[in-house]
Order: sequence, then structure tokens, then C-alpha cells
Amino acid sequence: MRKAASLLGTFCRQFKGSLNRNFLVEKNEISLTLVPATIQTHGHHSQRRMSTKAKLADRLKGTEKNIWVDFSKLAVENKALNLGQGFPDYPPPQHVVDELMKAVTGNNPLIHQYTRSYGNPHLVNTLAKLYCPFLGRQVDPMNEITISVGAYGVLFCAVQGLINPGDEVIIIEPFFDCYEPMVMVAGGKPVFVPLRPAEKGGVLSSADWKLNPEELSSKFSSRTKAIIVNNPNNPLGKVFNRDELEMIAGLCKKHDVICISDEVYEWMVYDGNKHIKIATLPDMWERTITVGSAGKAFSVTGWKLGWGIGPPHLIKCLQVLHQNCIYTCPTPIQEAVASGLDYEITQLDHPEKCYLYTLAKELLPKRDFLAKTLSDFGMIPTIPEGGYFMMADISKLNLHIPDDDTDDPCDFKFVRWMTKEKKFTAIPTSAFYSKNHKSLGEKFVRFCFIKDDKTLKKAGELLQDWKASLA
Ligand code: IK2
Repeated sequence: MRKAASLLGTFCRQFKGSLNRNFLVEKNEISLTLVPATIQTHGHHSQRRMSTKAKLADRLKGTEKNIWVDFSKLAVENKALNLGQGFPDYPPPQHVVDELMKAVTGNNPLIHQYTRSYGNPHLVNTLAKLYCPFLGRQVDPMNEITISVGAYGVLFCAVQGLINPGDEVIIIEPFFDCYEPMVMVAGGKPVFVPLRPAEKGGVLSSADWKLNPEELSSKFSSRTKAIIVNNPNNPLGKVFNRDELEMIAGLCKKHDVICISDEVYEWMVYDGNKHIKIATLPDMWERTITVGSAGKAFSVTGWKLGWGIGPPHLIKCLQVLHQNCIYTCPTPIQEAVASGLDYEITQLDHPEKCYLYTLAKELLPKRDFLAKTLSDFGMIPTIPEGGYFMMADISKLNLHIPDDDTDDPCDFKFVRWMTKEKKFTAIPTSAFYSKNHKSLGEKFVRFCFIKDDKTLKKAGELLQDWKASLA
């Protein structure tokens, strides 16, 4: 991908220029308007001078960029077919929506008021019941579970509640991007270790991406406070097998390290793979926080409700943070998720009726369709064992992508160009790598396949037309 001036570069420069001329960006999901940097109050402009103290807090420096903010905006601005951010573009299960309707239209006036800080009693009781067989133990709903604003909120509470300045936190690459800024904001030091793909060419499985045990072991020291494991992994779709989890668990125990296990895609596993909770391995319950998400489990990402499950001595640390910065999550959403899960619990022995299981069945043909579509175009997909994302190698595409005059890695330039010129959006995978390892990710792009079949078909047609135009 050669350097050359581009329209895209010009656009970016102009846009930055207008921001520098003291304009504020008023953003919503639909449109973007530039308004003068005066305070707008009911149509009246009152001129106020910015305080010189209005500066980002020092501890947030280096965390200003956010891939979801930037690329969701880009997709909307360009009206692009969006296989970027991970959410479905079709309705969630009806019974869960019905539960929310019931909650807000029922006779209980308190449903509209604050509920218990660490989680509505109905929800934590239901979660304790749901996870008991999967964790192989009784779970104390009041002391071993905490609810927060999505898995994001739980991860934030875990990291802020446990990490001291100078503590090291091991993060496995590619990683869900928020882990790094969360650790930095806590004053901790992220220490990265990459999964490395097998050198065999052609289509890979996410199982072909492995940790090197010596490399992983070399990252642990007396300074290591925690490791964040994402299983199934976003963006790769890797489902860690028992041997891999035992290796990680062994190191956690040897070095007395806490494991934050982000399992938001726990229900979405394919091809007979089994999701194993690291908390169920010997002596791991005591040192593991398992993170889950109602948004992911029920395909309602806008509901933003998540949970952390673990022993009281760890959960207490999350609760202290949560009670002082969020206090409590929306009561009707908690009630609806609880009732929705109550129903799922009754169906666990009927996998064909249980949404937690049928979701993976629904996603499998979408995964396979997308893999074929991308392969036909000339990308080389890594077939995910879990989750709903697919990484594809773009390095063999013989395309000339104009440079956009940024210092960003190639995948950023490629996705920006594709969004603008082809009206098709994905997520650049180097966003899931640390600064020094961006080169490991920049030849891949991530596509989301929890999309309506019509959307996926449109993506196929778009790529076919694009390919035809290259011939
Ligand atoms: N953990 C992981 C691994 C996630 O993927 C997510 C949500 N990611 O969705 C954005 C994307 O990758 O396209 C979360 C945590 C956060 O989950 P929640 O929505 O419950 O806060």
C-alpha cells in the first residue's frame, strides 16, 4: 500500500482543521453537526471563554482514541454496510422483549426506582441458579455476584477495584481494546503476550493461534497482579482448550495472580467445541472473576447489563468501586433479564428451545457464509471456534489503497478507504494489539457476522461487484 496524497487524507485534514478553529462536534448516531464553541441554551448563544484548566486529566492521557467511536461514526457518515461493531441488526428473542414490557407496564411502582446497588435481588438469584451447574458449585447471590453497566462496567470495576499503581496486568493479544486503557487509568502496567498463528498458509482455524508457553511464563513476575483472559476471544474467536487454560491457571497459582476471565461470548461456540470456565479448574475459583453480559447472551447490546462472578474477597473489590461510581443499574432492565433467564433455565435441558444454545446454531451458517464470501473475494479468513467475529487476512489482496497521510497501520487505512469508497465497514484488527505489536495485527480486518442474512448477502454482492470491477 503505497504512499500517495488522497481525497481521504484531505478530508481528514479539513475536518481536523475545522475542529482546531474552535468548533465543537455535536454527535448522535444519525448525524454530525458542527456548532460554534459557545454554550447553546435554548437557541441563545452565550459567549464564554474556555478555562485553561479544562484539560484532560493526566491519568487519561494516551487513552483518547476509541475504535468504536471512530469507526461507528465513519460507517454512519458514509452510510456503509456495517459489519464492524458487534451487535445484531435484527430483533432479539421476543420473550426477553416481552419481559421488559411486562416489567415497565406492571403494577409495581418500585420497578421505576433504584434497586440494590450490587444487583437486583431477582437477577442475582437467577444468575446464581443459572451458573451453579456451569461452575460446579453453589454461588452466593449476595456476595459472589455483582452487576454493572455491561461487561464493560464489570471489567472497569474489576480493574479499578483491584489494580494499584505499578501493578502489572498481563493481556493476551489480540485483546478486546478496552483492557489496555482500563489498566492504564488505574496506574497499572499492561504487559502483552500475543497468540501466534500457525505458519501453514491458507484458511486457519482460531485453534491454530496459540500462546507460546515459555513466552507467556516469561511475562509473569512478582509485579504481576492479574491476567485478563478473553474466552471465547474477541476478535479472533479462539476458544481456549483445557490444556491451554491449565497452563494459564498453573502460572496464576505459581505467581499468586488474579484471573479476570471475560466470557461474554460463552454461549457462542461452534463445531462441538466446549467452553470451559477457567474458574472451574482446581483452585481457580478463589482467584478468578468471571465476566458475563446480558447484551451478548440475549443479543440486546443496548441494554448494557453485565455481571461479575467470583469469591467474596474479589467481588467485594468490584462492589466498592461500583457503589461509588455507578451505584446501581436500571431496575427494569435487570428485572427483564432476570425473568428472561428464568425461562432459559427451564429450557437448559431442551437445547432446541433454549436461546442460550439456539443462538450458536443460528450463527453457524452465518459464519460459514461469511467465510466463503471473504475467501471468494481473496481474503483469507481465520474460522472462529466461538464468538461472532471473523478475522481475515487482507495481505494477499492485490489492491492499491491510497494513503491517507496518517501514521496509522495499513488495516486502518484500508478500512477507512473501504468505508468511504466501497461503502463497506469492518474493524481494523491492529486496534486489538499494543503499540509495539501492531504489525502482528495490521494484515487482518475483523468482520462481525451476527447480522441479518440479507445484510450478509448484500456484503457478498458488494464484494462480488468489487471483484468484478478489478478484473
Ligand atoms: N468483552 C468483550 C470481549 C466484548 O467483545 C465486549 C463487547 N464488544 O462489543 C464491541 C465489539 O467488539 O464489536 C464487552 C466485553 C463489553 O460487553 P457489554 O456490551 O456487555 O458491555
